Amino acid sequence: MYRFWTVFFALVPILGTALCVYAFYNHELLWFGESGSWWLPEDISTFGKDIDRIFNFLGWIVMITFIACNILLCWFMWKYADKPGDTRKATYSHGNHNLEVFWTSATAILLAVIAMSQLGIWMEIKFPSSSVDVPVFANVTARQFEWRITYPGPDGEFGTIDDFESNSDFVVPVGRKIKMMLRSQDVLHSFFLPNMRVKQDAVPGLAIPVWFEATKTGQYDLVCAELCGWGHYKMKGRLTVLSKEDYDRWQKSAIAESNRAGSDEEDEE
Ligand SMILES: [Cu+2]
Repeated sequence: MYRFWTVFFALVPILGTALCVYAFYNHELLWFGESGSWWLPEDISTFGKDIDRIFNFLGWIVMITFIACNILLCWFMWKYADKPGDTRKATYSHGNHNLEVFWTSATAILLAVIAMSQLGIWMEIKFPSSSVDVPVFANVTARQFEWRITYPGPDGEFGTIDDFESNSDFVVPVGRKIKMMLRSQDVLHSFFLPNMRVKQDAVPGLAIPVWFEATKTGQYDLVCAELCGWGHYKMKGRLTVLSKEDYDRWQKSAIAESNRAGSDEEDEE
């Protein structure tokens, strides 16, 4: 009976480990980043696989560490349980120098490996110097609590008469490298396209280049991933990925629409 509490408290790490293994095994994370993962939304980005590979790699490290800690925990609970008739006294220790050295350097090495393994893809996606060499497709400006998206229009230049805007609905063509400049008008926001594996802070005073390429048409989420004020929850926009033909059609109608809105305003004045 004296093992009762050992077994009782060991249930927590045992169940935790079982759940962890189930989550990994059952959702194909064992296969390093094929689609069908339970944890991640559908990947429609050209660099999505690389991002997911890092995510899964980190998941593996966490899982192995978690399980190892739980096994140790259970073992200690078993080994040091109070036995009937046991007269041993508790002893106090200041730790073990060798062990300290071991797990400090093991963690350091692990962190270095993680840092190195993501350098390549980080450089490809985030470095302004390696940003894609295409004209800016749109200016995206965050503000409390919406996304203002300005397109340069057919002439490809901003600040001209054919510019047009859309509000919280970012429309892009599929299969084309999209480069945008991200700004904020007021506070910190975070531009987040989960399906595109893109997340970038919008910082007041900075224009930050962001690029991505969609591999599939459809409608996806555009959300703000930075608590930016009371209305943060409604800063939910949309990413609409269209085929090339549909995009051209949409662009024509959006320009016509904004011309109409413009002339209405003039009429009112
Ligand atoms: Cu926001």
